[in-house]
Amino acid sequence: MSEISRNDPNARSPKVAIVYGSPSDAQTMSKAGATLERFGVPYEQVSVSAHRAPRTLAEYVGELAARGIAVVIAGAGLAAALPGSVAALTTLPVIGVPITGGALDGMDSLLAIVQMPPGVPVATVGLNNSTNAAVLATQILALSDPGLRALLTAFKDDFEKAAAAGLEEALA
Ligand code: RP5
Repeated sequence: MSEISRNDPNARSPKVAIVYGSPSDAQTMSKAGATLERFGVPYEQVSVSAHRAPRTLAEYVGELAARGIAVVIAGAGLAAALPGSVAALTTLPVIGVPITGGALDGMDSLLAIVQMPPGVPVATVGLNNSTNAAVLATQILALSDPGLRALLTAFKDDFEKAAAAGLEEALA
């Protein structure tokens, strides 16, 4: 698996795999890692191309569930085959992040990721919105983790407080 450089920023066993098609996607996908860190969710991140290294991808994805990964976040641009390819190779939930760039500036990526055939879903978030991918991954993990659920409740409460404060300011 030499094409994969696995970067595990956590000491604990990763629960989420963040996968992207090229090192050029790393900055966009870094918001996913930052958000998972905010919730204390251990993760790993790898760059592997569905088009350029399909056998490497299949080998990596085939081992994810056995290694304890519960959710995959997959981001790619252009003809973004990666999230769908991952979904084809695993029964783990896959969250896709379409990435802007190229002649069509992300429309190609968005449609490639969202338009999966019945039976092979990719839960697609907005263009470049790897933050939402990480929040959704955390919500999936929280189904069986009351501590994470409490953190998510506090996270949403912060939105409510900020919105209420803004309203009070506007009415003052
Ligand atoms: C996609 O093509 C990658 O996900 C990236 O978004 C885009 C450009 O890749 P590079 O040419 O920078 O490797 O496969």
